[in-house]
Amino acid sequence: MDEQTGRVIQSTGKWYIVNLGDETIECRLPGKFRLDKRKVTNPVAVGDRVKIKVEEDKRGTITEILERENYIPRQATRNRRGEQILVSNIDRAWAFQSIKQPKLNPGFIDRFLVTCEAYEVPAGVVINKMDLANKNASRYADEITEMYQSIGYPVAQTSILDNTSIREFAAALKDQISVFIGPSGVGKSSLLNAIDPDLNLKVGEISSYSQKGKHTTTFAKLVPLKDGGYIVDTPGIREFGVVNIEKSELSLYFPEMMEPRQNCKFYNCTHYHEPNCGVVEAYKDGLIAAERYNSYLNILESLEI
Ligand SMILES: Nc1nc2c(ncn2[C@@H]2O[C@H](COP(=O)(O)OP(=O)(O)O)[C@@H](O)[C@H]2O)c(=O)[nH]1
Ligand SMILES: [Mg+2]
Ligand SMILES: [Zn+2]
Repeated sequence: MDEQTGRVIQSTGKWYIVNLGDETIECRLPGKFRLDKRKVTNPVAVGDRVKIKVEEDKRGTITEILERENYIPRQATRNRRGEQILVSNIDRAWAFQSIKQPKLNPGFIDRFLVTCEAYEVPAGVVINKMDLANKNASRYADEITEMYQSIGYPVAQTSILDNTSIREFAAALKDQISVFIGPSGVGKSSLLNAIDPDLNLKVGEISSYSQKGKHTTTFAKLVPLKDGGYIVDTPGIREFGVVNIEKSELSLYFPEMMEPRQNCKFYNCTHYHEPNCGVVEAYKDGLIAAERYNSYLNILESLEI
């Protein structure tokens, strides 16, 4: 009995590539898993921790799928039954922005953070191209940094050009499964190359990371980093920015509203027009940042029910 535990880093449809630490092995999935009445439509996802049995042909058979910490759905829908898993067991998803070229978009960050909270994926924020920031932009970046840090999100201000905080950021990725989500041109590929030159990613190109509106059947992949850990590479990842939840649920995904909402008069308060609202009070008292409360209202308005 040669049973081992590893992580699925890629799926070809037929085979699952499992990393066992010092080697990778092609594994098959017995039919019983496919028949399993699981909520999700793909029984094994990239990112899953699995037990495998090594066979005589040096390939493996998956015998058990360990419980998932979290996952990113292929599409964030209200109907969570039958949801497909894009990738599981994410240690941190980073909202990737640049201070300029393209301009920083706080609305994107807040939407992204809400989706991460809804799916229990730890999140963080990267502000790249800090070398382009003048005094005002630099102060603005500091304010944003302070604001997100104060509600529990790590923030990195980076520059590939003058090497700002690259080492520190690399340390944050070490031994973690990380996802970068952000628009094209903010420097995602450049930063990854700075951390691990062997990745040799193309810069200034629309990559599989950020291809808009194009549905491909390519499977998700975990790309190993030289100092340990993985970066998730998948075309479908952009859709993670789409959040589809109920209005009365939204404030659950703003960590700074957690406590104040306990003081609301109505249990289904949307913290907008209702009297005796703990969240509005906290906002008026300066305990919730105006930018965040504005984002809350914008997202609230965009939700259907
Ligand atoms: N000034 C400046 N330019 C950067 C920085 N990082 C990336 N770039 C440039 O931004 C452009 C887009 O970079 P890329 O890594 O392809 O962005 P991606 O689309 O997010 O992967 C390229 O021309 C890079 O040289 C940075 O820190 N500072
Ligand atoms: Mg790129
Ligand atoms: Zn309220």
